[in-house]
Amino acid sequence: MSSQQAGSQQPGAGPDLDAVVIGAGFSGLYMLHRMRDVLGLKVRVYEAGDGVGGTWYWNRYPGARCDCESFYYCYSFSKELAEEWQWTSRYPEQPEILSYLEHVADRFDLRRDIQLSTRVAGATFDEAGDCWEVCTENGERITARFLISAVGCLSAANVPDFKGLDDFRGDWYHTGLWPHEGVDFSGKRVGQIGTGSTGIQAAPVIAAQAEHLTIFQRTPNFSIPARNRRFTPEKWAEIKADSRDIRRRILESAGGFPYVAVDRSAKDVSDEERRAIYEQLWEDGGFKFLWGSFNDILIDLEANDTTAEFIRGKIRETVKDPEVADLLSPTDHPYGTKRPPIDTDYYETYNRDNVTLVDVRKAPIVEFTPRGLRTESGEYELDIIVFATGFDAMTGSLLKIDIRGLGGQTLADKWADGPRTYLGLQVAGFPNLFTITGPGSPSVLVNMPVAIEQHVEWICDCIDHMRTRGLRRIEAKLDAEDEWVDHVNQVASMTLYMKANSWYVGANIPGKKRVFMPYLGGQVEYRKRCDEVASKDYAGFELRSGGSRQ
Ligand code: N01
Repeated sequence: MSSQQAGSQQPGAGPDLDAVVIGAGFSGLYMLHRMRDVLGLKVRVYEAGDGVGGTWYWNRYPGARCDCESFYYCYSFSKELAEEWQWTSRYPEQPEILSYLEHVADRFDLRRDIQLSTRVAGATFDEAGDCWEVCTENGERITARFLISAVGCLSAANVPDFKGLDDFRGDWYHTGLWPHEGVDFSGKRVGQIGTGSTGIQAAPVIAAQAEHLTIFQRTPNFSIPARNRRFTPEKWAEIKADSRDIRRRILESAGGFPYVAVDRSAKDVSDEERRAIYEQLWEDGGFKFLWGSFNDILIDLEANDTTAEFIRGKIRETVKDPEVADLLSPTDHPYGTKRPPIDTDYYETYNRDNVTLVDVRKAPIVEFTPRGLRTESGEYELDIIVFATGFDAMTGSLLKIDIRGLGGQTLADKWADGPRTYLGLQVAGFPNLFTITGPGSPSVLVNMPVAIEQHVEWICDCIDHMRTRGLRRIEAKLDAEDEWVDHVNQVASMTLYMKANSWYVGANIPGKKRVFMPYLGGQVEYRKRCDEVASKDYAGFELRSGGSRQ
């Protein structure tokens, strides 16, 4: 039976599938494995790309690599998988992470239940059948008891609506939709818009190849050196020997990183001591700079200023032209309140003769022209323009799908004033829809595979609970959702995060409601709350069996 026929459900018959999963990245792959191979459910994954890998399938821009370290930016659910896979370096490059996810798809025989090149267009909840009717852009229709969003938090590319873009005679690319065959920058005049994590990774690599690179910066960012290096056999053996302890530290840390939390204030040490701590962390490189220095960086502006000033000092030391150094030094947001970029030779790149920094805060981009682009201060002739302009984060990918819950309410309407969820897992009015790393969960503030595994396992346990009790419907209660949203906002308001115009609050998308989207309580506290909810018969959710409540 074709899926198109399968969608035309006979009255009284059950849905075609137990679950439809949208997306075959880190979340979707594990969800498929867990649902199909552990619970024995009938599942289909729809993936818009021509291959698996999600973020790591799409983001092929020059210099793309993970900002988390390889040995903990990976799955932990399979001991065998962990034992057989060997990472080559501290921060894996995009092709290596993609190979890892392809290996996972093959190793667990996942591909037979993944339909590639298929974008889900819409999903409507069938109230009588307690199931979702899902339709794809190819016109397929299928029904499933559960709809699982594994669309990722940073997948909807943000291409700003620049006037005249169609007139530009050169080539332009968004970093999150990078051509598979790569882009040859040799002998080209390249423009790059955006200096977030992506632009900061891409610029040094593009500059090394292009004739000239012009970087259009609206807001400078604080970047920390990655200190990437290849693993020696000895280093890898050391990591393997320590793996149990690494896992323990990950599960005990708020961010899901194997760093030991520090319990000291930046204000309780002398200037010399503080500087020595920052210097050591700068040498070590990576995210530890944020988590491993002081416990009040993200809650106390005075403490944060000490970090921000240290980094500005490093920028001044590195960048030879004082005016350029000044332009690269952030003063508009506290350090860490935007996702901190991790780089290789970013600031050094501005010492190259073939690199120019342009301040588009002072003189904004007015329009694209056939020969390049024009800012308020003049025209720049360019052969290639790279959009490192980020994503409609956390909600963009889900809202591209026409999702309709009870009474035909659309998710776009429900979230018009910002996303509302219970635990980031479910939305009141949208039964049997689960959102892996949805807004309102720690998600992007945590080492992603850790957040994903926790969500997948919680959702699967919940579905198993329902199955063994003959329950067909689960829906977040509105009051539980309201309380959770209040809690998420309250925790955010206790920090400095709201002081930044970041994608965490949707500030990068014109017209997007300003709401702090991820949950800042940390994954330890969050996991505890989710487990408590489950142990109290899924408190805050309403569970039903064929129309009658549990
Ligand atoms: O996107 P961003 P990203 N005119 O939104 C600028 C993850 N990630 O792709 O700051 C001019 O951070 C914008 O300026 P402003 C990571 O979580 C991970 O870099 O809005 N400029 C900003 O400079 C990261 O945080 C990894 O003023 C415009 C830039 O474009 C997230 O993805 C690697 C503009 C966008 O920065 C997103 O990072 C890369 C306009 N109209 C990314 N619109 C790793 O794990 C936007 N900008 C390694």
